[in-house]
Amino acid sequence: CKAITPGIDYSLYLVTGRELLPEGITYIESLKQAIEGGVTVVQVREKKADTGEFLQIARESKELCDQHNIPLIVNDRIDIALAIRATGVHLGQTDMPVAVARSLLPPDTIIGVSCNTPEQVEKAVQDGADYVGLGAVYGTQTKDVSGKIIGPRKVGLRLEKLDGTNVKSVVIGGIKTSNVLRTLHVSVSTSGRTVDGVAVVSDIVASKTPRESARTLASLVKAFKLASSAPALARPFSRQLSDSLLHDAAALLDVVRKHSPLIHQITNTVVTNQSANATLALGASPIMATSPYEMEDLQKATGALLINFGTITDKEGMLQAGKFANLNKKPVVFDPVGVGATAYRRSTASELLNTWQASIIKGNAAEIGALADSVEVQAKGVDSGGSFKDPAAVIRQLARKERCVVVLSGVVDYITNGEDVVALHNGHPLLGQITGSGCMLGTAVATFAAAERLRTLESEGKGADEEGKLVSGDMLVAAVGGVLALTVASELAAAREDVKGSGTFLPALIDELGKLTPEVIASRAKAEVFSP
Ligand code: 3NM
Ligand code: MG
Repeated sequence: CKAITPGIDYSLYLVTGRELLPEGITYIESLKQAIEGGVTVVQVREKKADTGEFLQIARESKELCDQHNIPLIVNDRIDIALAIRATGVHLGQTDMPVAVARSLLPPDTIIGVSCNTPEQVEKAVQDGADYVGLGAVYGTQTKDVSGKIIGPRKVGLRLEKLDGTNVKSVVIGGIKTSNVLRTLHVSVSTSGRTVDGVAVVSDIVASKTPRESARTLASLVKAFKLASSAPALARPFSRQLSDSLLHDAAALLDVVRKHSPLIHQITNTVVTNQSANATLALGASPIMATSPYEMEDLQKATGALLINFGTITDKEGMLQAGKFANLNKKPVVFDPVGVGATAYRRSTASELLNTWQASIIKGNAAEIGALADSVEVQAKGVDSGGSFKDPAAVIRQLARKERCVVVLSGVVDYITNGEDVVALHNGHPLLGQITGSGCMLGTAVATFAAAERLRTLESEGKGADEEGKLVSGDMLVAAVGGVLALTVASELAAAREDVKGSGTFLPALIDELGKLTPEVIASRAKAEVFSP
């Protein structure tokens, strides 16, 4: 019979690594600073030390942790855990089995298990583990994790195995202040279960200022937990939908014109000029930079980022841009042009989505089908075409999988946050007869996403950006606004007497984007809302 274990706060789980310490700081000094910075649990991990040395280090660590009331966990070694009366042990897949460890240790000892696959999580639960370490989420220099990198988007599949249990979880492997919020955001099971904390070695231990590193990490984890436990997020994706949705979405056009946000677009060579002109017509400022070396600076100044990988010539720029957009809490719109068409496009989309978090993914049926792994729609080059029997179900599933808003463009455009689905019936067949109308749709959505973030900061104060969310604002509203702007403008352009075909339609469309008002958008919008 297992005693009730004292509750451990797994928020910031430090795993030690003496070999990573920078010059001029001792192991104990670094550990002390880390604890002062906000580490909530410590694991002593010694892969090279002899028993005597390990025992000595563990003892000193235990003394320090006791002074600060921080639980101490020993990696691998049951004997050392017993000797120092550690709070717990952490076991790898090739270490002592959980049942044997349990039989040797005092009844209230915490046992954690490193798990790489969903099956290993399942087994750890059956064996009676108290918590699991899920990794490696990213590549890391700290441990050989070759062939074992999960990627942040697959953590949720492991968390599912904890449903219905009280087993806790931490993610590990390459987690740093720069990716922790994104990692937490995406690490969620279909039932909405998130991780209990992050485990970190090098970001704290290799730091010359471990106190500050721990403080930053701890505050990000805390902010995330606060934001995701807020009542509005009880159903993580849901928004009360009402008539005000269309009004709110259309009203963003005024915000665009008031602030003229910089819309950074890495897009394909076919449409660069046209997308830039559409951005200007809406009232925002386009910047079409592609060099990876300026992304850090650029993402501080932008309103939103659009990544359209139509010609995938700037992959490094796309990777860097998205990473820094996440870091600066700017919306990221991803337009995976023709993603199903080639293996290279599929693997690149996966690499991009593993590196940064998209706020909105926009694609046609073939593209969305490919990302959703749907067999229903086979990609046929980059042209749109094909349709789903149940589009709402496909995009809902993709939105939950990728933890973002999904826009499915077509004769009817469908938009979802993973719960509610909005179907928009605006648009004109001429949109299908010019090149780059889908790309302009992405541009419009990115422009409205920038406006939605600015609107939120205006109404809630700049502090909204400090919260544990990746992006301030409701990206569902932004996507609805962007789609309506382009499709309503297309109707107005097509109705003009001077428009005789696709050649005259394109400049007319740019003109109509420029003349658009929120009132016109709201009055012409033909929308349906399906809530589950
Ligand atoms: N375990 P850093 S990855 C100790 O995948 C450890 O189980 C891993 O170090 C696993 O925070 C890892 O420096 C190293 O990347 C994590
Ligand atoms: Mg081990």
